[in-house]
Amino acid sequence: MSRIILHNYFRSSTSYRVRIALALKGLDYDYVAHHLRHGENRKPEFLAINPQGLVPALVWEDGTVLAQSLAIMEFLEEIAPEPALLPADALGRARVRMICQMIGCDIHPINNLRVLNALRSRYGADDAEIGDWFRHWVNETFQPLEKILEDSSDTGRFCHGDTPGMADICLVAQVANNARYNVDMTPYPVISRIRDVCMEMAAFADAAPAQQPDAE
Ligand SMILES: N[C@@H](CCC(=O)N[C@@H](CS)C(=O)NCC(=O)O)C(=O)O
Repeated sequence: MSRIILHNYFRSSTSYRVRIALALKGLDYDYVAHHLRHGENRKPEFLAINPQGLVPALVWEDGTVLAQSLAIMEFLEEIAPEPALLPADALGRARVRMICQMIGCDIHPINNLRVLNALRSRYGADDAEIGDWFRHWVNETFQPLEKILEDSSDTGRFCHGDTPGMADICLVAQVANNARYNVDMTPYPVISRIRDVCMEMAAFADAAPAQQPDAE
């Protein structure tokens, strides 16, 4: 068995998700950086690992390559069930996955680097328009997410109850991205509170973009 390898990039929020999950599970790994802004994810060497050309890609101990951060977190949950990142009950698990998908399916894909680059190169968008686009799609989902978290008695110190899980991981990573595009967080006191509670934990803080070996 060899060590786990995580192909990632310090600024990538989907990589940040997996770094947090690995840290919470206490799993060590080798960090391999690919500079997305220099296009290293499009080089043949990386495409041989993940033909999709996206990070994160996790090489498991047996050499199997896994992409897609949500699938990787689900895998880690199955092979290392403690501490649990999903609730014990089916409804709870569905609620946590709902929050993960609000962020992972409805915000991240349309604000991803390749989409922002396409807005620039195909449609001539400038920095101001890119920022406006990014904030628009965050707010579209953060407004209902704030309400869901505020209204539910399932919300505790964290998104679901009093222990951190996958929803918190997605939330923290998205808030880190928001900061780069000056998203106003004042309309989101519950999201901000949960983010702050998470960041008190080493697993979240040590996995943050600024703490990574390729941080600039
Ligand atoms: N759905 C994928 C998305 C992965 C993804 O898009 N990663 C970004 C970084 S956060 C990336 O590699 N972007 C490269 C690009 O846009 O060219 C996941 O959750 O892992």
